[in-house]
Amino acid sequence: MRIDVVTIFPEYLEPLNVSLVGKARARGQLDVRVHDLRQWTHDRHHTVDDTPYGGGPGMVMKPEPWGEALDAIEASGPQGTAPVMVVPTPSGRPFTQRLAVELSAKPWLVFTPARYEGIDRRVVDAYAERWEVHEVSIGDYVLAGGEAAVLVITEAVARLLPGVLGNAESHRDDSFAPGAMADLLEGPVYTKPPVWRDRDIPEVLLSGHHGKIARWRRDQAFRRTSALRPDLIERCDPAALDKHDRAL
Ligand code: 6GU
Repeated sequence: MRIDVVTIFPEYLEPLNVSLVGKARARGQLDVRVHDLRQWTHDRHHTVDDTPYGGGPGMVMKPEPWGEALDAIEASGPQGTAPVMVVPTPSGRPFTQRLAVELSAKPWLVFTPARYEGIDRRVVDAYAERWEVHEVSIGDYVLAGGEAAVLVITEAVARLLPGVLGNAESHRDDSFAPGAMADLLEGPVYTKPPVWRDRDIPEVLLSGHHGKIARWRRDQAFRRTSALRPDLIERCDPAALDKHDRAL
């Protein structure tokens, strides 16, 4: 997969050199290219923003540098192929594991994180006529810019690429993995030592009884989800909740 990021803070994307994403890049599984938006400005001050039409506080990102950047990136790719554009914005649709899976199947993503009050609307409107475009929010809070969201979305997508995670089974029962554990949150996990600060391990995990262990894990997941994310239980298919869960 190729990922291009256009930003006025290229250094904000340095964490993409580290850990899982950094290793995927080093192995050639992921081609990440970070671009400084100001390279597509032409005035002495490399201006990327201006005052909003209609008044109001803050500044809006000018369309021309974005248009030149996106055209140049498109032209740098294979003839006749368009990237999928991902626009991080608090007014986007919620980023979910489902969208991460969908994006992980695309060969080429371009992220356009904005600062200030956002990008002139005509940029998204123009590219949406030619490209697949997703405006995405990572949660119900407001960040100073979209760069942190690019880090979040890139990590969620990269770990789904073939060969990036050591063990392909490691994302099978992720919290929110479509179909896994009927969309419950994952319960607690334990490792050695068997006693730590007077706390021992739930006995069932030492029983060697795989059926009982699976049942216990599912109960724990159900209890945790009921306590922390009742909204996930409410939107659950009732057939996916067995009699046992309803008794808990
Ligand atoms: Cl994607 N961008 C900004 N600026 N704030 C956010 C966000 C994105 N998602 C949640 N808050």
